[in-house]
Amino acid sequence: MQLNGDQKLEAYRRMLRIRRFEEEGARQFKAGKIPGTFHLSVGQEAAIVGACLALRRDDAMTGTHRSHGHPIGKGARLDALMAELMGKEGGICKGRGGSMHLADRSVGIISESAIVGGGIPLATGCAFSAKVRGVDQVTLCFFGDGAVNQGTFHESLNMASLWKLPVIYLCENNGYAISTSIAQSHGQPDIALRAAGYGMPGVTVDGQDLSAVYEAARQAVARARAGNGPTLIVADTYRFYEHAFSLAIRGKPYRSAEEVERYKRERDPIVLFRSELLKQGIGDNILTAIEEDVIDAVKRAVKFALSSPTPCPDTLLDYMFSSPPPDYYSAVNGLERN
Ligand SMILES: Cc1ncc(C[n+]2csc(CCOP(=O)(O)OP(=O)(O)O)c2C)c(N)n1
Repeated sequence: MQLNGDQKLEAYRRMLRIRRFEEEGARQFKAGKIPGTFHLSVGQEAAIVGACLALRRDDAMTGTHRSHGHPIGKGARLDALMAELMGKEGGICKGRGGSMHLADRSVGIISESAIVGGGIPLATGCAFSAKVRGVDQVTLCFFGDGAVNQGTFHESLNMASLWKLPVIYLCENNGYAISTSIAQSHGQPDIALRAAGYGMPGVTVDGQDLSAVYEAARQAVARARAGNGPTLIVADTYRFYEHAFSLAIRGKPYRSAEEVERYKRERDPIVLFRSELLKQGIGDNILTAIEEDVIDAVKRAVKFALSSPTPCPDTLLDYMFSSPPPDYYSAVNGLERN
């Protein structure tokens, strides 16, 4: 089943929002406004948005350290996200999460995680909770090819299959875990084949092709919602930039400049989708208006984030527990709370 016209324009808008948000984020990071480190999803937008478009707003998601694209793909507001990256009070986690630990409940993101493979058991638990609660909510779990070799992947997929949990495991396979290629680290480099070991369907799709990812995710969501259990989707994609800012990789390059340039030139998911839309008769003026609108939204997000206050040190221990024990503040470092 194809995306309709409105969904296609929304897909284009969300992919652009991810790209422009991250490019601006990179500028703010270099200007010292964003602390920590910063992982870009540029190049991987179709894999993210194609999967997210198959979900309902009340469906849940978990993500990774490459974290900004996932909430944006699900429709998150940019201003609170940018404020979160800057550690500001107006952020989605009031500045406590930062780039790698975004949790945007407004769009169902229960957690992104700096721990490679860390989101996989969380998504599995979330899907288990939906089953126990008797609701038809589906959970989408993003992770990278590096996470596939973590124990959590095997334990989670086995349990989800056994208990027919409504979860979709979506591997953003960009071919590298920092500087380690799949060929150097995977006994079975065809990741989708691993699904057979757990008795669930496993499919590989071109992650630079938004429609292909959407269709695979749509089928997996329908299967999960009908109570038929999990699916493993492997979206073959590519990151256009380095693993992260502020992480120098010394020694011999692990991928050639020619390889990177070829992907940027021939396999840019936004360029590919734009020309597909033009071929389908969508006017250039409509796409240009979306592009301008996205640039404005990112500018407004930066303005909001820069003007948002930094959290008061007095509130450092707030939000650690939903119901803090009575002696919580005095027990931790002897701090008193008014
Ligand atoms: C458990 C754990 N081991 C190692 C690391 C260090 N580390 C951070 S990102 C990363 C590579 C992850 O690769 P992949 O899962 O393919 O995701 P990608 O960065 O390609 O999106 C590693 C090894 C970590 N954060 N957590």
